[in-house]
Amino acid sequence: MTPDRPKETRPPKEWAAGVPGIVHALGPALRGMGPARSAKLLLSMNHQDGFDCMSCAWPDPDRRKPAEFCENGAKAVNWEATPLVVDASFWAEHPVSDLRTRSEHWLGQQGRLVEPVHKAAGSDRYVPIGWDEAFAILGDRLGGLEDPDQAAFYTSGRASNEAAFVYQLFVRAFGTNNLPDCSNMCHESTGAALGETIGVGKATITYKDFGQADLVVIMGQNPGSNHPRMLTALEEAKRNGASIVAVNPLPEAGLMRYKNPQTLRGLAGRGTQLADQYLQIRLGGDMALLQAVSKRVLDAEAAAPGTVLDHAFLAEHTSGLEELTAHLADLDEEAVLAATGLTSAEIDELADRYVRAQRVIVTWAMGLTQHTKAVPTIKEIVNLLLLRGNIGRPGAGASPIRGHSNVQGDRTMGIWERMPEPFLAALEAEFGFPVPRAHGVDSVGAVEGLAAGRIKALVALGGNLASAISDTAVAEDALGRADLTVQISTKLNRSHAVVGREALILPTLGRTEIDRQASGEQFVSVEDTVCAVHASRGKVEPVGAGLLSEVAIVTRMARAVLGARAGTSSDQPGQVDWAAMERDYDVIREHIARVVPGCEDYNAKIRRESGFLLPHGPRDSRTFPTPDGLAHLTVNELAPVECPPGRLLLQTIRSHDQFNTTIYRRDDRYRGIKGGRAVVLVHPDDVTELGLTDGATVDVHGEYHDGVDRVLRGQRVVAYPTARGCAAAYFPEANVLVPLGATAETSGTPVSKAVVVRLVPA
Ligand SMILES: Nc1nc2c(c(=O)[nH]1)N[C@H]1C(S)=C(S)[C@@H](COP(=O)(O)OP(=O)(O)OC[C@H]3O[C@@H](n4cnc5c(=O)[nH]c(N)nc54)[C@H](O)[C@@H]3O)O[C@H]1N2
Ligand SMILES: Nc1nc2c(c(=O)[nH]1)N[C@H]1C(S)=C(S)[C@@H](COP(=O)(O)OP(=O)(O)OC[C@H]3O[C@@H](n4cnc5c(=O)[nH]c(N)nc54)[C@H](O)[C@@H]3O)O[C@H]1N2
Ligand code: SF4
Ligand SMILES: [Mo]
Repeated sequence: MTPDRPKETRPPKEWAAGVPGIVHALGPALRGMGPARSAKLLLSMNHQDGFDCMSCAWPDPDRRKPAEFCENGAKAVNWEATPLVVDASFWAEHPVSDLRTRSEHWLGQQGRLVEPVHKAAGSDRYVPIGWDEAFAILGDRLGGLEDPDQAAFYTSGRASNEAAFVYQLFVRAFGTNNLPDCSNMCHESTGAALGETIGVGKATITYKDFGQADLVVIMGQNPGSNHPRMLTALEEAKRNGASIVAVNPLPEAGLMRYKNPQTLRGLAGRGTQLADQYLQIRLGGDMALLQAVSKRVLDAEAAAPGTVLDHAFLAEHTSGLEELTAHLADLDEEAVLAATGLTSAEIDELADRYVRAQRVIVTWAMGLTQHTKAVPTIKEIVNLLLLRGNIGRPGAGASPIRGHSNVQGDRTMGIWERMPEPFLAALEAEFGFPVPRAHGVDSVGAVEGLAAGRIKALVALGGNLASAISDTAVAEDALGRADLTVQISTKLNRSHAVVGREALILPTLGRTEIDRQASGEQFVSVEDTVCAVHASRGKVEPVGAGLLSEVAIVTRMARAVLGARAGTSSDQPGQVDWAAMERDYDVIREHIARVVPGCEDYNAKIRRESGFLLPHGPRDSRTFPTPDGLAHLTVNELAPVECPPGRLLLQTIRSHDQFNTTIYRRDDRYRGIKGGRAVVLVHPDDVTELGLTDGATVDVHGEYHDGVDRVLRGQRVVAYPTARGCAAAYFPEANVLVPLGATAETSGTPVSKAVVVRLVPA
C-alpha cells in the first residue's frame, strides 16, 4: 500500500472540544444516518433507557444531561448505524486478494455486513451462505480438531456482558482457556500491577471522586481524543478547587485547555485552562519520575517526622514501607533527570503539590501500559498513593482509564486466558461440566501458536487482531497459516482480508440496534472503567433482516460445535441450555448471578435506574484481597530505555479521527494533520540535528538488532512540540515496527510506546 502522506500540516491546537467539537459531532451523524435516525440515537445515548456508547469506557455521571455524548461517541454511532450495507455483489467484485490491497479506511467505509459469507480452502472469494450452513461448517471444523487447544477464541472489548459470558462458557465447554483478548494489548499491565499490589485490577474510584479531589495527575493518556467526556469531569474538579497535572511527551490539546460544548461558557468563552502543571516527560520516563516524587515525599517526612505520611493507614493496611524507603534513599537523581528529561525543580513542584493535597487521583492509559517496564511503573503509582493513604477514601485513588466500552466487563465475565480458580470452580459447579484449568494463550501467544502450527483455528468475537497486534508481517503470515479463521463482525477490516485457508464472516447486530428474540426485545449490560454496570438497549431497526445478535451467534455456534454435549434442558447435569439463553437473556443473567462475584441478583440490580456498582474491597472498605490482606509497597529496579545517539524513541498513538484500527477520517484535527496518516512527529531541534527538514519524506527503521529490518516507509516528517529525543507515528500502521516478542514484563503487552528508530531520508 502506498504511504498516505498528508499534503499539509498545521500547528497543533491548544484546546479541545468546544463549538467545533459539537459541530464535528453532529455533522457526520446527520449526513450519514439522516436526521430522524441520528436524533433518536444521539439523544438516547448513555441514557437509562438508551444504549451505552460503544466507543470508550468512560463512565456516565449519576445526573445526566439531555445530550450525554461527545464528538467521538457520535462518530462511533455514525460509523455503526450507517444504513449503507455490503451487498451480495460486493463479494464477487472483491476477491480476498483485492481486499488485502485496501486500507482500513476504505474497508470500514464499505458499510455494514449483513449476511454470512464463506471462503472455501483454495478459493480467493467469499460467497454468501445461509446461517445453517455457516454453523454446520463451524460444527464440522471446530468439532473435528484433535485437541481443543488447537483453537483460540479472541474477543474485542465491545462485546456485552451477556455475549462475553456465553462465549467464555462455550469456549470452556469446548475444552480450552485459549481466550486471548484486546486487553492483552491494552490494560493488561494495569491488571497485573494492581492485582499484585492491592488485590483488585480495577480503578479504586467512582465518577464522583473526580469532583472531590484536590489533585488529579493524568499520566500517559490523551483524554481530549480518547475519553472526551473526561474533560467535563476534570473541569468540574477544577471548579471545586482541584489542581491538575499532565505528564505526557505530547502537549495534547485536551490536557491544556477545554471548552465544554454543553455550557454557555464553553460555547462562548476561552474555556477552562486544565493543566496547572505540564511535565513534558521523555517516553518511558514515568517510573523514574514516580520514584523521584516518592523519594521527595519520604525526605519530607524524614525532615518533619509524623507530618507527611499517613502512618495510621500504612501501619494497619500495608507492608513494605521500610524496604521502599531504603531503596529510594539511593535513588540517583542524575539517572532520573536523564530518564525523564525533566528538571529537579519540575519534580519538586509535583512532589510539593502531592504533599499539599489531601485527596489525590492518578489516572493513566496506554502511555504507561505499553512499555517493557509498564508493570513496575504502575506499581510505583500505587507506592506513591499508599504513602499518604490515597486509596479507599473520597476524592482519592488509582484510576486506570480503560479503552473499549466493555473491555472491563468482558474480563469480569470470564474473558481471560488465566481466570482465577474460584471463577472456574463456580462455573463448573453451575454447569456441571469439567472446566479446563491450564492457562490458555494471550494475544501474542495466539499469533505465536498460529505461526508454529500449534493453533489451527481462530475465532474472533469482534476486533481486528491482524491489525491491532504487533509485528504486522509476522502476524499476517501466522494468520494465513490457520486452517480456519472466523470473524464475528459489524464491518469489514484487515482481519477479513488476512485469513486462514478457509474463512467465515458472521455479521452481527450493533449496540444501536433493537435485539429481538423469541421472548421479546432484549437488552444487554456493560461495565465501565469505574466498575459501574448498567443496561444498554438498542433503539433503531437492524440494518439487515438476517442479522443475528452476538448472543445468538455464540449460542448457536455452541450447539453446532458441542453437538451431543449441548442438551436442551438445564436440569441435566453437564448440559447447558443454550437455546434458553438465546431466547431470553435473563436466563444468561441468572447464571451470571450465580457465577460472577458481585453479580448476585443481577436481573434485579441491572433494572435499577442507574444500574449498580460492583463491589471493590480497597475502594469500599480498605480491604485488600491479597494473600496477606495488605496492600503492598514494592521495590522496583529502575531500568530506563536506552536510546543511542542519532536515534529517536518512537511511540504509536491514536489520531483524533480513528477508533483503534477503525479510521473515520484521514485527519488528526487537534494535532493539525489533515488528509493523510503517514507522518512521524519529531521535535523541531531533533529534525535539525538529524539533518532533516519539516515536510521531508523518511523511512522509519525499528532497531532491535535481531537481524530483521522492520521499516515503516514514506512518512512525512512533521516538526512537532513533542519531548526531545521522542517521536510519534500512528497505530495501527506503525505496528510493522514492533517485534512480536517485544512485550512488557509479566503482562505480555506489546511494547508499542518506546521503539528505538532511525529516520532515513527516502
Ligand atoms: N476516539 C477514540 N477513543 C478511544 C480509542 C480510539 O482509538 N479513538 N481507543 C480506545 C482504547 S481501546 C484505548 S486503550 C484508549 C487509549 O487511550 P490513550 O491511552 O489516551 O491512547 P493513545 O493514543 O495510545 O495515547 C497515549 C497517550 O500517552 C502518551 N504517552 C505515550 N508514551 C508515554 C510515556 O512513556 N509516558 C507518558 N507519561 N505518556 C506517554 C501519548 O503522548 C498519548 O497522549 O482510548 C479508547 N478510546
Ligand atoms: N502499535 C499499537 N498497537 C496497538 C495499540 C497501540 O496503542 N499501538 N493499542 C492496542 C489496544 S489498547 C487495543 S484495545 C487493541 C484493539 O484491538 P481490537 O479490539 O482487536 O481492534 P478494534 O480496531 O477496536 O476492532 C474494530 C473492529 O471490531 C468490529 N466491531 C465493531 N463493533 C462491533 C460489535 O458491536 N460487535 C462485533 N462483533 N464486532 C464489532 C468491527 O469489525 C471493527 O472493524 O489494539 C492494540 N494495538
Ligand atoms: S466519552 Fe467515551 S463513552 Fe462517553 S460519549 Fe464520548 S466516546 Fe462515548
Ligand atoms: Mo485498548
